[in-house]
Parts: sequence; C-alpha cells; structure tokens
Amino acid sequence: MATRRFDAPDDASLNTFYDDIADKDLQPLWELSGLLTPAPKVQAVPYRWRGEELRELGERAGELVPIDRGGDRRVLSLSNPGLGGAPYATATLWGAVQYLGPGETAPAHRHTPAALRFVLDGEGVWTLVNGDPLHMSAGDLILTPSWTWHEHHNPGDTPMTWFDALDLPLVEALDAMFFEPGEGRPAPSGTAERSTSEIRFGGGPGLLPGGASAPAPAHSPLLRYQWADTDRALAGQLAEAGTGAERTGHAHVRFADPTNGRDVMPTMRCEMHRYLPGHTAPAERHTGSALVAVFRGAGAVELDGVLHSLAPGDLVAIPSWTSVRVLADEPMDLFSVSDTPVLEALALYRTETRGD
Ligand code: 1HN
Repeated sequence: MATRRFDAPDDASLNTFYDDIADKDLQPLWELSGLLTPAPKVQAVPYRWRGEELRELGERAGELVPIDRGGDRRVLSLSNPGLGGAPYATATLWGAVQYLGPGETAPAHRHTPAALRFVLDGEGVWTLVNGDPLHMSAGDLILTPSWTWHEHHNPGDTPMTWFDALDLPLVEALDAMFFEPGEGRPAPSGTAERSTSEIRFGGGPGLLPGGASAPAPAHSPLLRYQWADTDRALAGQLAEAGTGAERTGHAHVRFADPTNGRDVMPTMRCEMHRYLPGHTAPAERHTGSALVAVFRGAGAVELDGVLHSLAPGDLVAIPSWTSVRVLADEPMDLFSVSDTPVLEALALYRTETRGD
C-alpha cells in the first residue's frame, strides 16, 4: 500500500501534514489504493507438482539426508511460486511429501499447527498420536490434531512416502505458534493392528462407545480413516440408481468427526472425490484454499482455464477463488484438504458455479 505525496508546490501545509502523520506512524486511507478489491487479490498461484518427481526427490533425500539433519522430519515442502519463496503451498496450507526409510523413526514432538497425512502408496509405518499407534496404509487418512504428541516409526524393510498437510501458515498468521520437542519423554513402543482410537470410534457405522463420555476434544476422536471404508462409501454412491452421484458420475465424501458430524479438525476439511470419465460436475470456485492429492486414476484439472494433467501422486495447490473443473480419463480418486471450516466459521465462505 503506497501513500501518494500531494505535490502541488503551493500547498506546503498539506505536505507538512503528510510528513507529520507519517512521522506518527499513521496513514491516510484516502491516499491508499488496492485495499478493498472487488474480489480476492490472491498471491498464491494454481500449481501442480508431479508425483513421479516428488517420489524420486523424496528417495534421494532418503539416501542423502539423515533424519537428524532433516530436523527430525525428512520433509520436502511445496513452495508455491506466487508466495515469494515461502515454504507454503497456499496462503493458509502447508503441503509436503515426507519420506521415512526402513528402520527409521521420526521422534515425538507437538505443535499448535494441526497436521494430517494422506497415504499415497505403500504401508508399514505407524504414526503414534499421544502414544496411540495408527497404522498407515495406502488411501488412509491419519490425523495429528493441534498440540498432540506425534511420531512416525517404520519398523519394516520398505521405505514409505506420504502427503502431509498442515494449517501452519494460518497458525503463523494468527501468531499462535507453539512447539515442544519430545526429548526426555519415554520412547513409546510401537505397533498395533488397531489403535485405541479406532477400537473406540471406528467400531462401525453409527456405533459410539456407551457410558459416560469424556469432554469432547476440538477434533475428531477417530484418528485413522481406512481406505476400505472410504472406497466402499464412494462405490456405494455411484451404484445407487437414480441418485446424484450415479447420474453425474461424481461421488464425494467428507471425513467427519463420528460423534457430531463436524469436520475432522477445526481448521481443515478433508474430502475424497471419485470422478468417472464423462462426469458432469461443473466448474466451481470458492473462497479459501485447498490442496489436492491424486490417489488413483488419471485425468486433468482445469484451474482458471489452464489444463494440468493428473497422474497418481500429483499434488495440486488451489488458491482462493480459483475456478476448478476436473476431467477424468479413467475413474479418478482425489483427496482434498481445505481451510473451508475457517471460512465458514467466519462467515466468509462464498462459492460460485460456472453459469451462476
Ligand atoms: C511435522 O511435525 C511433520 O510430524 C510433518 O510429520 C511436516 C511441517 C512443518 C512443521 C511440522 C510430522 C511438518 C511438521
């Protein structure tokens, strides 16, 4: 925001006034431009990172960079070219790929930014959340909510790469960052077929633990959403004759807190979409930003009119108010994470469908 100097030579008193307000760290609104734009002026740009390249670079990091030199986490962050070199995928979301080799451990820590993992490929790592071991397998969504202790263990003999998303840029903008390393805490031992979280809250559709319940946390108490369940829900929508999904060729589910139907965490909404070739979902744009991970299938996404091909493992940044249209060459499964709950809570959520 630049302040324009009034440069009429005979108006010395006005120029002195401008000097005086600047001297007192004030700015005149009447000289400011670009403040109230008719629509969001977004710095992040629509962008697609190729899964093939992310996988290869993650593996090279695994060979070259020991996990201690990687600051406890071997993470390659998505740096949106519109954000001036910041390690952020959008204005509010951090996106990354993380690589953990056989036998490696990413030690416990906690921070106020909330995180989630979506597993693009492979299995065999356990993420412990407050000591509860969550098995990670292809297509699973794993939550590590704000201020929960978390660590990753790979006791197997194959490396694993996954997609990380965090609300870190948002937490930073709100000046609410706190971090605590886990040093000195006993190293929890690690693996189980099913976490306590899944035993209690993943017992089956509509089944919650009986008896007195503890005060509800601000996030879903179910911390792992298994691919088999997500896949069944999507396939079911597409098979249900005469319904929206069956007619349009586009099924989608929202990952929810099973106790109240709210989003999995206060700052992030997670969804899984399945598009069939020839589906008829229209182009749409909305306020707030999103990251998309291609799980399976192939196609393309048109972002503000520019077509980007999509293959498994590709990651896409969709800044606020970007028009999005998906094209499927074969059935295509897309995981998405967005800051929509924040926009909704603040009554700033707007959406527009092409033709509106
Ligand atoms: C973090 O704690 C993890 O725990 C991954 O796996 C990515 C990016 C920024 C800050 C903390 C993890 C992260 C992160």
